[in-house]
Amino acid sequence: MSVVDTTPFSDQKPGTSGLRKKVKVFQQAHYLENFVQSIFDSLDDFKGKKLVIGGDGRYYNRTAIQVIIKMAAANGFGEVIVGLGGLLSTPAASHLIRKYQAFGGLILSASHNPGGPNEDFGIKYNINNGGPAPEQYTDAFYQHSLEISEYKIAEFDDIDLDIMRSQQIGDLKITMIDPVSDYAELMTEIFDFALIKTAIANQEITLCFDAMHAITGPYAQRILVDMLGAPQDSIINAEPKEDFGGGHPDPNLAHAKTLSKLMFSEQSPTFGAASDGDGDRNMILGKGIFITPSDSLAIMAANAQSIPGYKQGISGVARSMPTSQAVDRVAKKNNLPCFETPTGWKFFGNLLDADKITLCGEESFGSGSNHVREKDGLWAVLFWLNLLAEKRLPVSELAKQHWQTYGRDYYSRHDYEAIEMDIADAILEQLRTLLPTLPGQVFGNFTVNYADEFSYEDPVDGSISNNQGIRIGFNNGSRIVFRLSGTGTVGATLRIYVERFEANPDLHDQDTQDVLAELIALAEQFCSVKNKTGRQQPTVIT
Ligand code: VG1
Ligand code: CO
Repeated sequence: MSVVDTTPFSDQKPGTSGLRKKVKVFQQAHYLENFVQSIFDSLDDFKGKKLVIGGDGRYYNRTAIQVIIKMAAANGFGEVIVGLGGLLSTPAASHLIRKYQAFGGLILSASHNPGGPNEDFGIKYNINNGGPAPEQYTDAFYQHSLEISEYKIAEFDDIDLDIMRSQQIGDLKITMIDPVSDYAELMTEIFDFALIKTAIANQEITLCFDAMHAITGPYAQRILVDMLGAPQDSIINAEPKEDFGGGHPDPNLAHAKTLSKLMFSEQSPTFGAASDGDGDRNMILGKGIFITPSDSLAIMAANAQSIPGYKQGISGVARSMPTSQAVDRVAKKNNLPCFETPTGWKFFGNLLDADKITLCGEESFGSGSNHVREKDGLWAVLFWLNLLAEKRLPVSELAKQHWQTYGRDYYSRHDYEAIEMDIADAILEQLRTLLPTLPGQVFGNFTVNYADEFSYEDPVDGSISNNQGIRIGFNNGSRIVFRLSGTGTVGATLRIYVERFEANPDLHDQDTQDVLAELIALAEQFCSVKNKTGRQQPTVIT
């Protein structure tokens, strides 16, 4: 074993979901090692225990895994459980940590960010409940990273990541594990596979799943094709690639273009879905319809009892603050507790552990349940397949009926990516100055009800998270939310979230951007992003 002298890097502060940087940054001497050692130095009592390791297969995944195995050995872990080929989807890693009672896990991914030598890499630590390390941990990682002076690494040959075997090197057991099997088995415990299989066999359900050349390819192959009998050509872009085929593995209408085009064409199957780089996000589509992630969560919550895994009912629901209020309406009508958390899955962990909630989700194409402690893309796809097979309705009809019962929350997010840091800071400053003046003011059809900066007190451990986004709420329930992304790697990304509620079913068939136009104009009036950056339009609209 060697103890290597090192000096701190000043930029190893984890964001919304782990540390994400350009690959070139991670390739600097000692950069990865410093961060991994800072994580280990922040943790207690892991000697002899298990660590789960895997990633989304992007460029640098294999290199990083070799380093981590050697550092796990030198730091005294007893066993590492590594996905074959270095692969594990984020939800599968979460499941393995729980199932094998590991001390924690390291997940290598920058999720929906592009991959390749000039793109992004990321690393994230998950705790023993299988969920992303809460802020107390990530703050400690960062503090250690600022003070680090040495790291420990064992010296042995690289492990062959492509052979299924267990081996012992010194005090460390290295177990390679099939990335899909345990996860697939868990899915069979939640969903009615026989029912879905029949619906696919008799073509009541036809589908297209876009794996976006990312991690879910092998999972979709095993679960959708091998187990559920979907035709081979119903999964596209199924081969994981180190650069995701040059695309953004981000499942939305802008980035999953082939799928989106197909679903709005004559040849559309009845159901379409896509997943992201690390398999935790999902996009749901029907013939000629896109289901917003906020609506998807609400529809799942309203129909959970149709799914075997949730037939006893759900204990409560949660959504991240910028997610639309659609799920709140379901909770209210059904007398369920509903929680509003800051952006990022790490805030759901305590609520799930305490059984205060069963389902949760985010507007950013993420939904999940108490089956793991991460959002879960394929789980959401299977949830929808099970629901469609059970209800025997087209996606569009299911959505329409839902809106008839609960009303429709028109919703959109406008992202301005890679804007200069000081411009982003100036935008937030302008908003903060404006906030106290807004309540009571009337803007066209909208009267401001409240304007604040979101703070969250965790109802389980009492921890407080401040500065989690700026909210402007109107008397008619509409909202505009502003926040800066915590996952980008270039400059700053401003996200503007806009929603408007419509109770009248005669008005449920309008174009979202049209319905929101007045609010979108107001958002610009408040934050001046176009004015300050000189841009004509957002980088991405979802
Ligand atoms: C984004 C999303 C957030 C999500 C996070 C991680 O964060 O908005 O809802 O939890 O990505 O998802 P931000 O800070 O950029 O808005 V993933 O699939 O990238 O791990
Ligand atoms: Co992801």
